[in-house]
Amino acid sequence: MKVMVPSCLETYPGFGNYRGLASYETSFEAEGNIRLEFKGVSHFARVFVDGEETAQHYGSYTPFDICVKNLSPGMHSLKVIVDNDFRDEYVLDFPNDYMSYGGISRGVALEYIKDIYIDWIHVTPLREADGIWSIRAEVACQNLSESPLYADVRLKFLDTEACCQGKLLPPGKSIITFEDLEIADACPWSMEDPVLYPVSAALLQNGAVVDDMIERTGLRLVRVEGTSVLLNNKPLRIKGFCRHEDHPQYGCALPAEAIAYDLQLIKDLGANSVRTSHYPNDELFLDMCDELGILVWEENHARGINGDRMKSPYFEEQCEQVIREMITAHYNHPSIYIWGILNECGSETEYEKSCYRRQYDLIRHLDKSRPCSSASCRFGTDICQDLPDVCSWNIYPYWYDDDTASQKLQKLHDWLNTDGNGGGKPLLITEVGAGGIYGFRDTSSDVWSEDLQAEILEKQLKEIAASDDCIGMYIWQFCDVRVSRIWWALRRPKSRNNKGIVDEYRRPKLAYRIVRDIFTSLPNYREK
Ligand code: ADA
Repeated sequence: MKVMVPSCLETYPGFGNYRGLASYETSFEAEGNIRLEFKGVSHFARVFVDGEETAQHYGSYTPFDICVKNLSPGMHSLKVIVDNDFRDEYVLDFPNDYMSYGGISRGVALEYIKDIYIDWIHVTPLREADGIWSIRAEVACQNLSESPLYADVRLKFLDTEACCQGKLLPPGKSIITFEDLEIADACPWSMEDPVLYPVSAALLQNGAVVDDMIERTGLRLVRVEGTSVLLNNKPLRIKGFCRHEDHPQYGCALPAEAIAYDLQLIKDLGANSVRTSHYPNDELFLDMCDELGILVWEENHARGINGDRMKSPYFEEQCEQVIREMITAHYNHPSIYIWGILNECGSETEYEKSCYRRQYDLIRHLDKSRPCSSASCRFGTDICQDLPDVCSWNIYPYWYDDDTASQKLQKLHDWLNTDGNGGGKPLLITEVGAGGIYGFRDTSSDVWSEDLQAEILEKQLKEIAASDDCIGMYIWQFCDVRVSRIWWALRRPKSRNNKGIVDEYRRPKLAYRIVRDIFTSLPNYREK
């Protein structure tokens, strides 16, 4: 079968519920050294160049790359065997409340490289005073040869240029750091004015450029102060949506136009943030959020993993890999204001707590410029609330819970400030919502009607917005999504999670107007 990539296996005729192996084959022209970057292959990939296996990678939602040296001039074959099955060793993938699609679901890039090349640039805005920004820039270089090589490493951001001359690059990876570079005449990135700048790096040998890279970033500061999260010193109010990468026609491989359409609707709804539940998203999405001034909670890949599964010998290693790949790839996106981990995973035993601690430590080691958090639902029994920078809770008043939203918030606040050990920090509602099946209108507002969904959303959002204890909310969820075939069948009519404000084809439900009225009436910032 001839297919386009990126795409999902489940969207090919006859493959709607396929689980297992698939082989993708193509050819390319090259000579010398190449680098292939796969932006996302679900769940497991084996890569073969000219019949030789060059890489294996597990993890659907983060990029990986391979380098192949000394290719002879001419055509070469590329084969990728993917596996979207559920296996014990794929600990992050199992039947779940979303569809785990398979295939080469994100883009693939081919680069011609020399023996040394630039792997990535990371820019960290440090501070701003009198209109002058200070940044730190790191440039990661790779030396593919077996001997040390010398190169000049140049960096340019607006009118600021820096150069590290005659740098010794041993075989493998080296990171060159430019501390405290001053950038004059730069505007901050904000939701209202999302200004972006290119930053470029070049590697030179004997005065000639052997590789370069152009990245894009924005200058803004994120910081937690007391019970607020500050963006450029202003306390944020989050009005957001949780969003799965899911579409009836494209699976999780949404083309740029479909992503852009989602973001237009999200803007129209008056939202200012998206939570990438429950995995890192395609860089196309993040690029658009950067451009539109939409804040992003980006999270690693883990939904509802219970304590037993967390004890799998693969669990920590696979979570750590996702975190590393996510932060390395997405570091420069100014829209990302927080990293999330382990949505509704086990958080009630000392062992489970040690997993959170290790993951937060890793995030803080990789990125000191953003806070981190985890969305919990284990009210009263979660013992991890002393660890995150922001306490984040998924609540479903009027739907799964008997409490009103105000009652639930009060209970959460009181518990966090006592036995919950999460007092004095920002409190964020990371999920709130109710189900409604598109087209089911009902004068008696029965369960699954759009009418009941709209009534519940109105109460939830108004009560949460009225609370001073909380910095905002994410609605679960933007659009209806497909769930795994055997997941909680009786509570997932149509095999969909029907809590979308639009259905899977992005048709607005009754709740759309209500959400828009409430979100547009709330400013982007809270009083200090
Ligand atoms: C949880 C979970 C979501 C979704 C939601 C629901 O809070 O984080 O992935 O399953 O509940 O619809 O019940």
